Amino acid sequence: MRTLSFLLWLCVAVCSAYPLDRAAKDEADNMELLERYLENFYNLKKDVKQFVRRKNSSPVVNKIQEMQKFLGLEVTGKLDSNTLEVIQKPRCGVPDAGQFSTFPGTPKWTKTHLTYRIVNYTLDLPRDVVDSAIEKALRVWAEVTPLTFSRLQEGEADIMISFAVREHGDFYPFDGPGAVLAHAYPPGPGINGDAHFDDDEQWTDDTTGTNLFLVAAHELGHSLGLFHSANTEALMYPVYKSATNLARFRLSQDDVDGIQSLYGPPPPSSANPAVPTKSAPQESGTLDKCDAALSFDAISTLRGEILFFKDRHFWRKSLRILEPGFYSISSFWPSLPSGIDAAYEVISKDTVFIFKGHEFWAIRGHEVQGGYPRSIHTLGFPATVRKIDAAISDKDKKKTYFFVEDKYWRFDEKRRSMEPGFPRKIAEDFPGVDSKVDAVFEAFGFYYFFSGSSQFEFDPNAKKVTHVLKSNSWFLC
Ligand SMILES: *[C@@H]1O[C@H](CO)[C@@H](O)[C@H](O)[C@H]1NC(C)=O
Ligand SMILES: [Ca+2]
Ligand SMILES: [Zn+2]
Ligand SMILES: [Zn+2]
Repeated sequence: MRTLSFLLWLCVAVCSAYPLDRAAKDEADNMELLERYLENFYNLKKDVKQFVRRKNSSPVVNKIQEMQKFLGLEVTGKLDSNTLEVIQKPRCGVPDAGQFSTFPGTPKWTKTHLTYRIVNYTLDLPRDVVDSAIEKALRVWAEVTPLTFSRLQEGEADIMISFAVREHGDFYPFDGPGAVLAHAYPPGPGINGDAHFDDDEQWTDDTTGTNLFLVAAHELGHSLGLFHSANTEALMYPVYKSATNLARFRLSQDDVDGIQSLYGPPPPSSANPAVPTKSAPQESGTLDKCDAALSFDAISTLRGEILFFKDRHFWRKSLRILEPGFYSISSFWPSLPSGIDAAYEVISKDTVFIFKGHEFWAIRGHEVQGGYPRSIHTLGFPATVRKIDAAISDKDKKKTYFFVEDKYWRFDEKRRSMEPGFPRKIAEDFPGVDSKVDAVFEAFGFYYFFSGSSQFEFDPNAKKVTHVLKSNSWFLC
């Protein structure tokens, strides 16, 4: 009996003391996290820091309030659970204190053509994937400003981009996995304009790790002179949002206002380098873009925009403008036919290929290239293939997929030849996608397949359909 009660007592002591100790330890850890956060990002002075644990000391409460206000949290002045959740999230290493939207002193580039250089690479991703993430991130800003970017392979560029761990030659050593992901310097000479990425993060092309494009777009905002925004919708909000909606990424109006306050909008004539170097009249036409039954003949990207072809016309959608433009095909490319079957862009060649029946054309901007049309059989299709339904080119792998009825072929763009082992069944390799494909294009790592009035968002890495949408969802009807 004596033994049993002793055992019971022991159990009570051990079982209840353990959670108590852990709670106390958690609280101490949280306080330390708060201290570090306020010190790193809200300029909390070391001498004030010792008061953090005295919870009602006014400098600390003021700092907590400042942080809560900036991060769009309820301003309680206390380390409540919402606040704790936000400060535990990974974020940018540039502090939040300071002016809204631009750096103190409003530094900006005094030229509109800037150079960048990718000094070294992370091992997490293939080099060309890093290259295109950075390119895409720069394009986000180029589209809404007069700024243009070109890449240097060596020497000193305005924006030097590198991956590093821990101490890396500036006063802001990285901190291992998590917490600070990257930082960047405002415009100016030397280290200014440069962007550093913490290579202790798991950088990814999608959102399974830390998405390089999203973090780069944010850091390059700093490189161009934008400071943090307190607007939670903004790209320049300091906390990393593992965006589930990468496919529909766009700058918030707050980001656009910020960057345009420094550089102004893109010049009107060459508003962007896409199709219209000549301006074609926009047509009102008879097609209703918001018709629930709308289907497309073919869809392709072209220099960062999306072209949706239908009969004699196409809609042209830029990701930064809500309303798509509507044009006749012949007003841009007089020698192209109407009612095309398929179209795809090879970004590395700045060329869009257009297919109709057994012929195809190559266009660059508004120029149809010489030597076309050519026969699709020159690409390696057997004589039984009379037309292509849809096509898409993977810019990283340099492979083009041609969809024909319920099968697809794969073409190697580097070797310019059809790969062996094809055709294969669409249903096997693109599960969930309707086998009758009208059109397909790529955006932000997803393939968008169109079949009648339905659209399938397909993740090529996970090999599954992630969303089913209406065909005209890109038109925001
Ligand atoms: C990349 O370059 C930066 C800057 O020169 C350097 O600090 C860093 O250590 C380099 N990283 C690697 C992985 O070599
Ligand atoms: Ca880190
Ligand atoms: Zn930042
Ligand atoms: Zn650094």
